[in-house]
Amino acid sequence: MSETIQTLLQESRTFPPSPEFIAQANANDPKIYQDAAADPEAFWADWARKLDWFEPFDTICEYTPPYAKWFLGGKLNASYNCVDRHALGDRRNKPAIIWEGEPGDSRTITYGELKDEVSRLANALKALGVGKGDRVSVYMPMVPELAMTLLACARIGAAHSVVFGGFSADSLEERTNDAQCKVIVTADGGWRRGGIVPLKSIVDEALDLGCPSVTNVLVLKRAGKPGDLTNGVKTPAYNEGKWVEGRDIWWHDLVASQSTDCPCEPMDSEDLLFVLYTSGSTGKPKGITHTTGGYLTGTMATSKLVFDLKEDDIHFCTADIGWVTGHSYIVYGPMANGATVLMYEGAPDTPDKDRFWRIIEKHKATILYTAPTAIRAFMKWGTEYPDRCDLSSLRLLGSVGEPINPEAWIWYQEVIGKGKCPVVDTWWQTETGAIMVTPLPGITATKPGSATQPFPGISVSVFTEQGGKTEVTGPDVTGTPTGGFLVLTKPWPSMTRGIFNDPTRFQKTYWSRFENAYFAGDGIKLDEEGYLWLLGRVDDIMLVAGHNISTMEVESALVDHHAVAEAAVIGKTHDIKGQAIAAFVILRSGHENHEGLVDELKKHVAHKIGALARPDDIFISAELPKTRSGKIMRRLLRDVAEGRALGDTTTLADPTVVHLLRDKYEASEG
Ligand code: 6R9
Repeated sequence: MSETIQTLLQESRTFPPSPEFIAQANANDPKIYQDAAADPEAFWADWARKLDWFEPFDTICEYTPPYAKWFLGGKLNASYNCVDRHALGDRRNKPAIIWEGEPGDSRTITYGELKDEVSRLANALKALGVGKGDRVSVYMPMVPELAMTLLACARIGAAHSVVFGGFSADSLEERTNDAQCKVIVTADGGWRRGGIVPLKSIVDEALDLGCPSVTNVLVLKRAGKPGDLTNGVKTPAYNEGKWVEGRDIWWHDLVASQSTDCPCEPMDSEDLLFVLYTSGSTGKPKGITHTTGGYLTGTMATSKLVFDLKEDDIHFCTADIGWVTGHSYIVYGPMANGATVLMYEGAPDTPDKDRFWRIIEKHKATILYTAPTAIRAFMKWGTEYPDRCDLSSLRLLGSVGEPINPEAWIWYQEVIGKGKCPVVDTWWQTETGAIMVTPLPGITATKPGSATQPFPGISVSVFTEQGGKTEVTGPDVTGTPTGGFLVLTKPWPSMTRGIFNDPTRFQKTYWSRFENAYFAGDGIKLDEEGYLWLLGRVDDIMLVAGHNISTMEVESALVDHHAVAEAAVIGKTHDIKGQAIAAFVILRSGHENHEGLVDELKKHVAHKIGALARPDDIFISAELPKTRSGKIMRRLLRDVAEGRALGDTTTLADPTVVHLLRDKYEASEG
């Protein structure tokens, strides 16, 4: 990558934490960075000791790249740490999960109740022959029983493999076979936009394709029969699937009668806790593995310090538990801290576009953790929706999943946070297990669009194409700004222990570009004040007339224009420049495409960044192709712009979007 990258988008606004926030923050002494950097192993061991161990560990870390082991010799159980230890004394009456279904039904489950429910379910799984070392496939809607299933597996030493409920039968079949799961836990269906996602019938289809390792399917009744009422809302007709006697078992038939006594299996710190498949843009999905002690330590520490979690907080993470964000920041991290989590089943625009704000108002959420793709949708819909709700309970806002454009950051901070909530932009991956680059809300002065600095105990390196290496361990970096590849050279507790059953692919995908170092696949720059800026996947970075330009920076410049809600930028083959910039733009509601708008947008980008970044083409679109977790798939937009056949579209949330987009694009060219 060339040196031009850091001369592009400039952002000078900074937001230091308020004195009131600092005074109450879990982390408010900048010395935490120096102490952790001086002895990262001691820092992490201190956090690990905040967990309850059945047997203490004797060795903190053993690292032989690409594998690290943490807290060796120690024995513990994740379910014990997330449930049992909070179900003692008065805390047993504290809400663990506050849940809202899409039809508006809601439930509160205390830590005491959670312990009983998880224990019953764990005994039920045992009755189905699941034991220590087995894998369980989980294909569920966002209901409390989903969180319980993870914790029940952990309780008996079985690893869960959660497959997001929006994935197809093929995806479920592929993942279930790869992990050789014994049982699938599912539901008849889950609510989404007023309809039912027919989960059980998709499981049937997956099993018809062939999953020989699966002996039983445990089915939660959530959707019920067509015509049933949930909070006055009628279940619409849906494919209920077929019932296979002997194989399929209703949850209420098996679980309710189980004993609430189920001791937690003592697990080795390095025993497998779960497998979670990440799709990757090509090839078969990778089963990312995480083990018990290190993963719990990383998610517990980051939850406590990044979200400033307190006893009375109500933590609302809007991710689905089918993604790593839900694993780490709905279930394991907050619950290892004994926090109250708020879970929502359905879509953000059902029954209306104010649904998240209504939920926050009703349940008095104090922390909101969501994704830039959602924030940009809220911006597009307009401020009337948040403005009609009482959001005064909120005290901290988080972002994850993609680079957040400065304008979206500011909107989030002003419209949702009313200028009083710190915003934490957190960079991490399924593979890293826990947050890696983030502000600490009581210490860091934030800059809109920057994820700021590595979490204490983490060191992040910027490697340049020319061989330059800059290591960043905290806020005190001085020296020249640089830009290049995000690389991790030191181990951390929650790092993945590899791809399930595929060590060769693990080595090749992450550890082959740089020797003995993990390459995350993302571009990153370091500014003159020691702030890190994530630039998106390096495969997306453009090379225009010899200059590397990040798609993210051009997108941010476009979103900075008052008419633009969302933008996706790609490099398109160009005879002279090598690549020319093409942009796909979605307008905010209330704005129409008019004569001159495209030129105005091109000028706006040239003004914000420089003539170099001026897009050659801008195409106004209604939607963008996104993965099921909301990340824009620029690869497919490149296919559209180049007039090529569309590549693999199976990871898209809605494959029709890109086909429609291509037709319109070709018509406009035509
Ligand atoms: C947690 C999660 C990981 C990829 C990652 C990067 C992108 C995530 C980001 C971010 C910029 C952030 N990403 N958070 N980019 N700023 N705050 O999303 O995991 O689904 O595995 O995706 O997401 O490109 O490499 P995962």
